[in-house]
Amino acid sequence: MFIESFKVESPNVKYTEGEIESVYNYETTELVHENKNGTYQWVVKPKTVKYKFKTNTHVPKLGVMLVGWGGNNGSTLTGGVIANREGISWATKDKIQRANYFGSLTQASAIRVGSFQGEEIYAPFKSMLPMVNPDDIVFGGWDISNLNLADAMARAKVLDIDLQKQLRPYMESMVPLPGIFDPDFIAANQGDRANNVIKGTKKEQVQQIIKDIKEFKEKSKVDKVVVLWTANTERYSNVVVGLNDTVENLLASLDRNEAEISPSTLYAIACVMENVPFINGSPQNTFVPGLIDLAIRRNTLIGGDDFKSGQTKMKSVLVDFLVGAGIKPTSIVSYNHLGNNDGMNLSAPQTFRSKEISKSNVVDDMVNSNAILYQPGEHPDHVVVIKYVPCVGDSKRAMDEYTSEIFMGGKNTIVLHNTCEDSLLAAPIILDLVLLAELSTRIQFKAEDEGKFHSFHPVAAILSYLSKAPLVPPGTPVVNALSKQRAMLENIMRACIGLAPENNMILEYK
Ligand code: NAI
Ligand code: DG6
Repeated sequence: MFIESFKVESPNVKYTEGEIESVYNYETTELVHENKNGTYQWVVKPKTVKYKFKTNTHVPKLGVMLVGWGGNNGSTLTGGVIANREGISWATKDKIQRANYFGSLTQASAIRVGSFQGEEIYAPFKSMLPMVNPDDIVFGGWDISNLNLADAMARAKVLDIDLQKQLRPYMESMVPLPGIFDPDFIAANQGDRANNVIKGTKKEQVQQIIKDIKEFKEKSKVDKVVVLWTANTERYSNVVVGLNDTVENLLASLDRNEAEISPSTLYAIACVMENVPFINGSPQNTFVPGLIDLAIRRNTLIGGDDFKSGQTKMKSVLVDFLVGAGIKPTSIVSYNHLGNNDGMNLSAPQTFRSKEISKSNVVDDMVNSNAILYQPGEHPDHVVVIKYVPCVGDSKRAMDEYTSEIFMGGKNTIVLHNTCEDSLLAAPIILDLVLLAELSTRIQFKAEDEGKFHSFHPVAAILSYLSKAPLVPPGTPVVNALSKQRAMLENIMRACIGLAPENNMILEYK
């Protein structure tokens, strides 16, 4: 059975006028390596830590500024949200299609809340805590191309034509602000697009972005802004001592107009200075060490990197399944071809390299979890290929071959072929990223031995489910396995309403 909403009644939770307060017993373990008469032994001691959570229930009016607003993802997301808000339906060759938020964890997935008279009861994921309704988001942003959003949507060739016709009147007046363009960081083939750029030194460009954010906030009368990079993949910037390794060095480099500060890092500096959350949906190392430290110092949320949309999402499910089943993947070969502007930009070796890195490190945690299968340092062969094939447009083809070693030296080969509009996968993920980033800034918590409530660490590991290469606070383990990432998010939200983590034991039926 599916219920739309619910309220928790428990001594551990209190719903007040502006807050939900909860007490949550975090059941964890403490590991000790003991020397017993010359023999070392691991001892696991169960441990309970009492936490208190406070969630501000005032849902703000949210503004979302996209860097790369006029790209395929930016225009598809904007059109999709307007279509939902306006209740638009359109004719496809199969049927009358209604707008929806399929593919969004927050808007279209469910959680199990319990059993009622022998039936499992599910509720929307978003019903756990008060969240911004995506229909109410005000969009804005920057693009180095000056096309208005209606023309950008037409250029993207993603949405059905009958839908585009209905959306055009809403999107024609949406024009991206000029963006920061540096041809050194993206493919040379993007130069023709760059007719809408901010002039001046890097410091002046940062100041312009700050001004843009302030003006957008004022004009659109939003309470909060989140900025998200969905612009071209950049090449990696060099991390150099004295250049970008500390806050002081990064800011001094900005003053000196150092060439090696990328546009994405400039937008991020502006956001952190303004205490505006900044999320990176592309693979490059926007978050150089000096910037991470700046975000920590200013307690401003940063999150990323690189949307986890299709092939990688499958990989982080499949490899988790294989390794979890005691099967040993020995090679993973991932091939992609796509014909959109992202594909064209990735046809340059330096930008491809950024994507190759982020697509390649996604099974490490699963491989490292099982030393029965893998010797120390052993890893499956993992190869990633991306080719630009204009003909297929946004409809990306992803082909994967997984070879694994099974019982008694046998071989198991799994081949997947996925065809899908890339931007229709990415748009709902962008939505989840901004909604969850906003929500996480309204949650405060403290452990029993902490005096004061505090927010989550500014490096938002809570967004891992949505990222190919999750950015985590220094010294924190990276989790790539999709089911663990989802459980982390769901269980933290459950803790905020005093519910235990979903343990799937279903003891009441055993
Ligand atoms: P796109 O090429 O259609 O859009 C990018 C837009 O950014 C373009 O309109 C371009 O003019 C603009 N742009 C480039 N540099 C800029 C700058 N410095 N400031 C402002 N605007 C700038 O690409 P698409 O398909 O929308 O993808 C966007 C990004 O998302 C890419 O980096 C892609 O790799 C990444 N991504 C996409 C996924 C997907 O499934 N679609 C999944 C994971 C990541
Ligand atoms: C080539 O694969 C183009 C990329 O931008 C990807 O489409 C994008 O990163 C999505 O990758 P994945 O692995 O999450 O499907």
